[in-house]
Amino acid sequence: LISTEIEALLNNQIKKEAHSCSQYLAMASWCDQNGFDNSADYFFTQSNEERTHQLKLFKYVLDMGGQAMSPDIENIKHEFNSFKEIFEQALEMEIAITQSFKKIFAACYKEQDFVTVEFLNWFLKEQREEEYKARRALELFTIIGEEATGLWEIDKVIPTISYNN
Ligand code: OFO
Repeated sequence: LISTEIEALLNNQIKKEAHSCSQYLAMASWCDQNGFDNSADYFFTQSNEERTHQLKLFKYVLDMGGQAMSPDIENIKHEFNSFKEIFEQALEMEIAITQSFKKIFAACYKEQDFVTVEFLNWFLKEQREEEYKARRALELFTIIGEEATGLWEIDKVIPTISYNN
């Protein structure tokens, strides 16, 4: 069983994962419309991953006797000033998600909910990967450069970013 406080925090996280899922979809749309087809595929994959995160949390709340809430999704950004801005926002989003998980962990430790801690550990590792990928994508803008065919090169390399630790 989970407490009502943990249930509320997890439902809030479900909402955030659903937001990330939709936001990545909007990023995929922008990339596709602007000719960055490989990055569009990358964001479709990211979006699918966020959906699985949402469902993982959703099912956990139900398994633990709680009420999982299907969230309304607001504040999706559809317009971006540049290709690079998308990755800056992706990194910001992932850092905010990590922070949000830290708050849930703090609440779990306070009430000694080690069952939820054990469940949530998977997400911390996932966040390490997600932050790494977003940071790596931004590094490509510096290493490859945006001049001449730079953006085209960056778009080619984005889907090859992987994290093995
Ligand atoms: Fe990328 O955020 Fe989910 O967990």
